[in-house]
Amino acid sequence: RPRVLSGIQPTADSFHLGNYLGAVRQWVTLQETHDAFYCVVDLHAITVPTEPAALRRRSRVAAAQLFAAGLDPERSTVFVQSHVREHTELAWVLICLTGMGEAARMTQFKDKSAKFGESAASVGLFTYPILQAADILLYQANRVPVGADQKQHLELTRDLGQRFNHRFGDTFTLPEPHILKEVEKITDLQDPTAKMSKSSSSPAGILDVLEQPGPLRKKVMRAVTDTGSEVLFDEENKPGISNLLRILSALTATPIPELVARYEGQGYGTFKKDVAEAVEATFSPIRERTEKLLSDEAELDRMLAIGAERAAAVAKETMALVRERVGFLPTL
Ligand code: AQP
Repeated sequence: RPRVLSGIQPTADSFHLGNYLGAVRQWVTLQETHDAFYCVVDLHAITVPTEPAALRRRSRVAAAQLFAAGLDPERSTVFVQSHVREHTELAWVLICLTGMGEAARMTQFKDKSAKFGESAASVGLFTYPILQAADILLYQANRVPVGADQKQHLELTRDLGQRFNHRFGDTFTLPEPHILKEVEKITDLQDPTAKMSKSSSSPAGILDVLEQPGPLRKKVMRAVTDTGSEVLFDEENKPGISNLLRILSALTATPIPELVARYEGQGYGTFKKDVAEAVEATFSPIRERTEKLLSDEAELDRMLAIGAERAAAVAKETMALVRERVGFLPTL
């Protein structure tokens, strides 16, 4: 079976619709056909200032949400990144293979550091994509299901893997991104040209998986649209309506042209109500299962320990090869 790996940051108290449609839903599908590894990337989360109690809580919430969304611990290896020490070890080796200019081209660093001012941003935030390359290469992943914002990081991963292979001998599998065009960028409900984001969307622009039905409905009903009244897919002139069409299409498995025909002459109100219902219908069972999983922390931690053990077995094998290839002396 080909191998798949992906990760999600525990940087908020819930995932949002963009994370779900752009990434997590694919993870669930891919576990049927792939040897699947999915991690809660807490090492990535600390690249920006993070409060320890919040990190602990969010890491458990993230893991619970992944199981609640449909990841089966029998079929998928679900683990917490910091439990497998090889991630940081391989990251160091790859950092030493990365050019300063190459790292400086990463647009996510530019976007995220803009918030602090570039000189106040941590070196960790700068090297974030290299740690991500280590996450992927460590597992010899063939495919990486992500949203469009991760395309550039995936290219860097391939470049670094290739560079290592060229310099030290064939070691790493070069991964392909797995990006679904239809849901690669779910946008902010209040700013429909910007990506919906855990850290940069305002609460009104973001639909959290763990949110209660009432607030969810309100946010959809208040989503920014345009002065027209026709439900049409037109990214340029109707980015808000186009985003809602993409969401409804993905959640109900209905092609966009069919939705456009269905809402012809009906105005935005009915359409938005149906979007809100589809979101609620998807999120409610996930929210309920997440709450149940979180009510037994010991069991959740046990599930994550099993995941870490399975992940570490693969990671150790790759790292042994890397150490030998790089020229580190064996430990006796
Ligand atoms: N709006 C989005 N549309 C489609 N996919 C998205 N993803 C994120 N936002 C959207 C995908 O979700 C996965 C996990 O994301 P992450 O936790 O690594 O963080 P991110 O990409 O940086 O997303 P956020 O929400 O903006 O989080 P913060 O604010 O913590 O950085 C990834 O596969 C991503 O592509």
